[in-house]
Order: sequence, then structure tokens, then C-alpha cells
Amino acid sequence: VSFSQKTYAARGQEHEHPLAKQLFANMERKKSNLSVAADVATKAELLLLADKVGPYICVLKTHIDIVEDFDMDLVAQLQALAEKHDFLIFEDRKFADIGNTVKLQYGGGIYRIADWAHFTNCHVIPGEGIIQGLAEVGMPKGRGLLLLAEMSSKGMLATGAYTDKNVEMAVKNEFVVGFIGSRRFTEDRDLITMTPGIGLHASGDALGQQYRTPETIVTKNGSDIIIVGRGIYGPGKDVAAEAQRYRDAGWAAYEKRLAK
Ligand code: BMP
Repeated sequence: VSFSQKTYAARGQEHEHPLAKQLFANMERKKSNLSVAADVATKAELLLLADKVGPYICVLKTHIDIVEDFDMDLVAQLQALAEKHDFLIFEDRKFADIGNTVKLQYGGGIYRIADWAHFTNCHVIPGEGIIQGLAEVGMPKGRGLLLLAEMSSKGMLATGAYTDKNVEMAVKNEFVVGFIGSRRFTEDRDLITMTPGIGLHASGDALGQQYRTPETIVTKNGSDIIIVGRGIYGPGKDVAAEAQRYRDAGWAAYEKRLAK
């Protein structure tokens, strides 16, 4: 039986990676496969957004280098909100350099990502050394890595043999817990797919983003987590109401998949 036919709870119990276990348990507890992409420019906006969507999400996805007044107090406050609302943090850093460089970027610098982000991600364009470099920093801290096996944008180049290579590398590297992409990629190991480019109404934006529905992505394609940004906090939106709506839509799509 395919992993996409199993419940998140069962997959959590069977999983060998403590972080994946923690994530699945969280999803089951909150009845949520929703991650919010918190792409806002200030500390105050990010904290307010996290506090509003917190009750409805399993994962908060950050782009920490967007925040113009970043400091370590932001991290402390985000961690407090993660505790308060029971969610995990994913820094969408998209590392893409040689192993030695990404080690420095992940563990150090201004952001010290490995100290607070449960998940981060990378492109495998430099080859497998990037995974090894990140693993040296992240594994001892119990972190997990996602590979960008595909992207949501128009004309993206992560296709075919490149996507297959991502899957191959993911299966054999224990630091890898999943993918960014649009579907379930393999049955060789229970790797979690998180999918951005989710929208209930818009079909895209002016810069190449393309949106699909939770039903297509979760029910039909077997992806596990939907990532939603502007669909939740775009102009004039009631953020908490939208988060709840996407949470319900994502969970309904998952229940429909189980019933297939
Ligand atoms: P929005 O729902 O507002 O379009 O935001 C999508 C989010 O997902 C952004 O933070 C973007 O960086 C991220 N993302 C994406 O859109 N497509 C990808 O293939 C990978 C991403 O990380």
C-alpha cells in the first residue's frame, strides 16, 4: 500500500526520522496539512501573521532574509509562538553552493538558520556534497532537509532526469526528509512532499507563479503538505479566516485521498 494511502498518524508511528515523526504527529493533532509562507518584510508583520495563522498550521515557512529589521529577538519570539500554537518552522533558504560553503551559511552568519529552523531546503545542482555539508550541521541538531525536486513556476527547469536525481539522492541520505514538488515521488522511503503554488482562486501572478488546488495536489497527486502565501494574507483578506479555509480544504483533500 502506497504511503499516500496511509494516515499521517500511521506514517508518524512508522517513520525512522524523529523530526518526521514530530511533524506527522503535529498534523494529526491539529488536523492540518497547511503551511503558511510568511513572506512579509518586517518583524512586527511576521510575528502578527504567525500569531494569527498559528492555530491552523503544521509548519510556518519563512524567508528570514526578507525581514528588514531582523534580529535574534525575532527568532526567540517566533520560537515562543511555535510553542504557543504548536507548529514547526521551515526556513525556505534554497541553499545551492558547494558543501563547505553551505555549511557556513546554514550554521553561521547573521541568521544561524540551523539553530532554529526545523526544516530547510536546497537545490542539488552542485551534486551530493551539498547534502553532506548541510547534514554535518543539521543532523546533530535533529533538523531535516527538503530537496527542490520541482518548482511551481512557469518554465521551471527541474524536470525529468534532474527530478529523478533528486529522488535518488533523497532516498539514500538520511538527513533528507522530503521534497518541494507537486506530487508523491517514491515509495522506496516515506519522504514528505510539500507543495507551494497553492491557491483556491487565483491561477497565478505576474511573475510566473502558477497555482493549483489542494484537491489536485493532495487528493490526486499524493502530496502531503500545501504551502500557501498570498492566498491567505493578500490585500483585504481576513488572515485567520483564510487560514482556516485553506486548512479545511487541505484536510478535506487528504481525507478524500484516504477514501479513494
Ligand atoms: P505564494 O502562495 O504567495 O505564491 O507564495 C509561495 C511561496 O512558496 C513563496 O514563499 C515562494 O518562495 C515559495 N516557493 C514557490 O512559490 N515555488 C517553489 O517552487 C518553491 C518555493 O519555495
